[in-house]
Amino acid sequence: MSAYHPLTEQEAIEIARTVEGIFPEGAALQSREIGDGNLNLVFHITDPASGKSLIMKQAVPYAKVVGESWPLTLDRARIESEALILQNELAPGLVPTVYKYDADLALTIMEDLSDHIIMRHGLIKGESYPKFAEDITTFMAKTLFFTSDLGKNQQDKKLLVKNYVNPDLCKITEDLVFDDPYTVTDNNNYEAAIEDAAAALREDGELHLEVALLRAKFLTSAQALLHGDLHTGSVFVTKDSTKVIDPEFAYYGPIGFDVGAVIANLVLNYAGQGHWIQDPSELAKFRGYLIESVRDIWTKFDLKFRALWDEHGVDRLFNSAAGYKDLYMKSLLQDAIGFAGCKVVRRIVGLSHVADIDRIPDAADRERAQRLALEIGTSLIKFNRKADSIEEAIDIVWSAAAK
Ligand code: SR1
Ligand code: MG
Repeated sequence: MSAYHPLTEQEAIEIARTVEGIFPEGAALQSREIGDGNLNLVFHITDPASGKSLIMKQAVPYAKVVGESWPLTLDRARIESEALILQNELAPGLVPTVYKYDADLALTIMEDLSDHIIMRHGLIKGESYPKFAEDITTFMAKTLFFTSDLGKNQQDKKLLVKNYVNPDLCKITEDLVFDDPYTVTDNNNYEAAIEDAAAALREDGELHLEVALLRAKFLTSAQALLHGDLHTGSVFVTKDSTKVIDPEFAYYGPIGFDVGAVIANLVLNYAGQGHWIQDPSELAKFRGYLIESVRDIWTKFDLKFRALWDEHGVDRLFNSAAGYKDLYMKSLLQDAIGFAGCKVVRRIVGLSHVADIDRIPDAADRERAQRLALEIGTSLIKFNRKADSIEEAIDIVWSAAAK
């Protein structure tokens, strides 16, 4: 047992040797800290001779992106490792295998996915992922259904709710997604060129009402165990494989928050593509693919979630009350649209942005992408409670882009 301290690359090697069944005895291991996310250290341990490798993710007791002035619980490492293990049981093969968890060091040792690429990076290059919609909807339908009151023994569910109470990480989302963009705060981070659009967010009463309603759902609606941060930087892909990583924001929350996160990040890429793909017909083709993915994500999720409910529903009244399922699914769609809008807006004016837009080198192109994202995001938020179908959300994206 070791006392908590951030590991050095050499210490990471020594710990990696203790994981059974990965490296040959006496292997000349190499270690590199590769963490480029907001919160954690990530060590990539390799044995060039055997080609074997693993990943060690260590939480630090503060938000790395801000510094020690923003303390953050190490318990997020427990939440992440337990969530990965549970998700692997519910949706096998769609998350990395956890080899070991060390509570003292807040350290999760897991499968290396270096043969995959972070989906956000692939999308920026204009790569499409034919299996993604199928896989991510299987992941969401299974993990969300089987942890909800629809698909899990309701007393056991309450124990899971307790296990995944995650106040520090939820507070990040409550502030960064559901508050900061609509007020003046040092947390916000946007370019002077869009000051007028940022000011408009602060003055829009209709928008504030919808964000308040969505914030209330995030705070109080313990529908299912969410991934909690399901953006395209939390997904590793190849053309035929999808692996969801990083569930340190997992907690019991509203199902639409995960579905909305996936949709939001496709929309953010859509807004940025006006720069990344310059040829008009290629741009139209790739944007068409992104829109088709948004459509597939809702329709496949809806189909799979309903099928799981039909086969495995545990609640007599929820299963039998005529019309309940349709109302439930409609409210998930509306939530997903509203949360998607909130997640688009926060990535333009809030603390933490996305490369799809921030890395556009040309200032005018970047501003165009930011304004388009804000137009789509705010429209989705305002529309959410009126939605009957995903097509209406898609129309919002098309018509904002056509302006
Ligand atoms: C301070 S953490 C900023 C963001 O990084 C994570 O990926 C979450 O999206 C969080 O909001
Ligand atoms: Mg993350």
